[in-house]
Amino acid sequence: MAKRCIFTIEMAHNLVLYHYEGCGPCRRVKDTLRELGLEIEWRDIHQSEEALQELLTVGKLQQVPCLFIDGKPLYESSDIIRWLREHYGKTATPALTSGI
Ligand SMILES: N[C@@H](CCC(=O)N[C@@H](CS)C(=O)NCC(=O)O)C(=O)O
Repeated sequence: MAKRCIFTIEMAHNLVLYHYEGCGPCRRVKDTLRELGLEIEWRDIHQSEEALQELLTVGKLQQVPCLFIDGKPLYESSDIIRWLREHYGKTATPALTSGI
């Protein structure tokens, strides 16, 4: 009997995306998250004053998208997408996946 192997993504990082609706670069990042099957927290800075203050306090810039990686801000959609693909894409290190 063939052995079945199912893989799930284990999040090796605490990821939070700061964004707002209608922001094109944010959409690109969100599309990448969906493509990679990553369910992370999104915080809308237009819907939440608290989220905006977090972004300004930690990131220093009022610009979205911004991905907090273990509490550290990463700006620029292309840099965020590159980072996500490197760490959670198909060619990412097998240490990020585990069989169940
Ligand atoms: N080059 C940046 C552009 C980011 C950008 O222009 N973000 C806009 C929203 S789409 C922004 O944060 N503007 C400041 C604001 O709306 O307060 C990227 O690709 O991430």
